[in-house]
Amino acid sequence: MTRQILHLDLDAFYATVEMLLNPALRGKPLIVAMGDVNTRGVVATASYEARKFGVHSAMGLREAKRLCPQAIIVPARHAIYSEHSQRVMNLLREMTPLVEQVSIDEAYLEIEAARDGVAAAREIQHRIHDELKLSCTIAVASNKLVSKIACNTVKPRGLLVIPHGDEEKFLAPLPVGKIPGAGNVTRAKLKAKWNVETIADLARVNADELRAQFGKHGAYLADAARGVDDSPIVTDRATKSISQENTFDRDVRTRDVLEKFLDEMGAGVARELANEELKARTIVLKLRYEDFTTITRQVTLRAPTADETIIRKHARELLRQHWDSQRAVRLLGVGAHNLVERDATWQLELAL
Ligand code: DCP
Ligand code: MG
Repeated sequence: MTRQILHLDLDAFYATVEMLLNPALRGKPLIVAMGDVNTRGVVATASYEARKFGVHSAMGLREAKRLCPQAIIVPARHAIYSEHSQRVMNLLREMTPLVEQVSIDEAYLEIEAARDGVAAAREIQHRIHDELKLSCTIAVASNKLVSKIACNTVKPRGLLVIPHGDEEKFLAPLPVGKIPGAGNVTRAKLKAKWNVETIADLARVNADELRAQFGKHGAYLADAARGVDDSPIVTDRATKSISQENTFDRDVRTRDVLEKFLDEMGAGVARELANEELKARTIVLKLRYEDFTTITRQVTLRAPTADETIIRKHARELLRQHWDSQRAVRLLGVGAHNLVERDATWQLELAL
């Protein structure tokens, strides 16, 4: 049976929220900066007006200012963006329970066969515009891969439908880098070995040869080139994670200070787990160094936990193993991933 998968991505999300809160910014080249708004910051996102000048996410602010000196620069306000993100996700869940949130501003939805997927996409766009004053782009296709690639081709405020049967034809002319997972290394190999530039070029390469070259990833690429993807929608309950993080006013070099913050955040995560009646199988440490390089390191536990002491212990252990103490830390975070229902695990443990 043909599925109806929607991929939705909000347009210039942080910038649009800033414009919503301050209408004087509307229609202007706007840059939302992460970190410092002056020297060492980077562009989190830019309004489409600023993108015309070549400004884009992850660019250094210095470069962005050079390209677009008239841009207004505001500091990122993450808590506010999460709040708006949650409103969007809640609206989506009113449309269908089959919602998979993939980032702060991006989600897949599946619309059951009995309903009209395209009409649902239109309704979502209207509701997001009218009720939440945000704008989004949506693509409708028979699978996640094609809907995701399609969505990026019609931003902003786009709606694109790829009927089942047209997947391969739609993908054919696009550069192979549009396939998620076809990064620099893969692309260079594809180019060197088979002179692959477009997805059509990739589709002409024998699937067995791709598998021989790239293993499992090769099999994925062969399918992707033909617009084939069976991956299911994974709803939020399964992927949910709980985390806390802290950006320091001044970069931190002292273990004691980091451990104090870790303990506090670990306790916070434990509290949230308890509130939501969840336990975590995986504890994650996130570290961002002064130069913005960010690492996450995790440990998976034998038994799921919501215990503050256990979470703190593992967070400290991860810090001990992975922090390069020569480097100052600007952000520290603790996360609980791989969550399970507390009661379900009790039942499981009792049954064992
Ligand atoms: N973001 C970030 N740093 C990045 C990329 C994104 O902080 N390197 C943040 C800012 C974005 C938000 O995540 O507003 C969503 O990311 P998108 O890639 O969807 O970018 P936008 O929504 O800003 O623009 P669009 O989706 O219209 O291209
Ligand atoms: Mg977006």
